Amino acid sequence: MCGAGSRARIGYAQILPEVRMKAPIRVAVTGAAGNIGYSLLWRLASGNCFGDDQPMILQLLEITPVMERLNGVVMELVDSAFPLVHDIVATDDVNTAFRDADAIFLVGSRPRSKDMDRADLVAANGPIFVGQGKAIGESASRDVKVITVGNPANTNCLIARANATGLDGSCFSAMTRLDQNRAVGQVAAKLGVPAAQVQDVFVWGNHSDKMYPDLRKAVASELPAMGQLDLAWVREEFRRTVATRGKAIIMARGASSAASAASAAVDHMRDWWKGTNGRIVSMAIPSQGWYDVPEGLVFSFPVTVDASGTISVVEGLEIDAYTRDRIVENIQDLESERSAVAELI
Ligand code: NAX
Repeated sequence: MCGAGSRARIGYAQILPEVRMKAPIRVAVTGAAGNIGYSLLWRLASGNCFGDDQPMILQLLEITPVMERLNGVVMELVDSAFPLVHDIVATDDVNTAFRDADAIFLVGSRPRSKDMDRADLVAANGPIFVGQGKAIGESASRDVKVITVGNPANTNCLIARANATGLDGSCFSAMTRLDQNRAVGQVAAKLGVPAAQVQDVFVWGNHSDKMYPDLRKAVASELPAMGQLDLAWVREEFRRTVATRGKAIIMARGASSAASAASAAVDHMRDWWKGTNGRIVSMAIPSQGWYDVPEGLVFSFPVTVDASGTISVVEGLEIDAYTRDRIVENIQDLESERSAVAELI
C-alpha cells in the first residue's frame, strides 16, 4: 500500500534480457502528483529520457495531504506495466525520496495564485528548497544531476545548491529549456519548416519574462536563421511571444503549461545524461563569472554537454550592445530575487 513514508513495490516476473544489462538508476521526482508530474512520469518510465535500455527506480515525493492522490498516480504507473520501471517509492519524506538518487526533478512547489507577485512567489517557495537542498546534500548520489522546474526555478535552484552541503555546484541546474523550445517553435512556424530543422537557439538569463532568446547562432534548414528573418520581428513579436507564452497558455487552456514543461524537462535531462553531440542548448547553471554574470547566480547560458555529462558554457560569443543590455536586465532580475532570499542561502 502506498501512504506517507511507505513504499509501493512492483516486481515484474519477466524482464527483457536487454533491460537486465544495466543496473537500475534512481530517479526522484518532487510534486509527483501535480500536473507536470502526470506527464513527466510517463515520459521517464517509457525510456524517453535515459534511454530504452536503462531501468529505473522511481522515487516520488509529495506533501502529506496529497499522498492519496500520489497513490492514484502510482496505481496508474503500475497499470502501465513499464518494463523499465523496477520499483516505485512513494513518500512524503525528503531523505527517502532523494536517497542515492542519480537524477532529481525538483518540480513540486506552490504555484503562483492571482494575488501573488513574483516576490511573493519567491518568499512562498524558497523555504521548500532549503529543506530539499539539505536532503539532497545528505542523501543523493555524489554526482547527482538536479534539474529545478518549480518556480521561481533559477532562485529555487540557487537555494537548493546553497543548502546541499558536500555537493559540487555542477550537480545543479534550472530549466529554461521550455523557453528555448518555445523559441524554436516560433521560428519553425515563421519559416514554415519542421522544428527539427531549427537548431542552436538558446536563452540567456532567468526563467521569467526578462529571459532573452538569442537567434544569432541559430540555424534553420542548415542556413543562418537571422538571414531568413526580419530583425524587427525577432526583437519585438518573437521575443514578446516567447516571453509571454506561459500566460497565453493559461488564458487559452485555463491551466498552466504541463505537457510542454514535462517534455522540456525530459529534453534538458536527456541532453545532460547523454550529451548534445555539439548542439548548443540552454541550461541555467551556477555562474562561474562567464559573460560577466556574477558568480553563483543560476543563469541560463548557451551550453554544450559532452558524452560524460560535463556541461560547458559556449564561450567567446560576440556580445553586442543589445545582447549586453538583455544580460544585464537578467542579472538585475536574479540579483533582486537573490536578495529576497538572502536569509535562506
Ligand atoms: P501543480 O500545482 O499541479 O503541482 C505541484 C505539486 O507539487 C502539487 O502536487 C503539490 O502538492 C506539490 N508540492 C508542493 N509543495 C511540495 C513540497 N514541499 N514537496 C513536494 N511536493 C510539493 O503544479 P505544476 O503545474 O505541476 O507545476 C509545478 C511547478 O512548475 C510550478 O512551480 C510551476 O510554476 C512550475 N513551472 C515551471 C516551468 C519552467 O519552465 N521552469 C514551466 C511550467 C511550470 O509553470
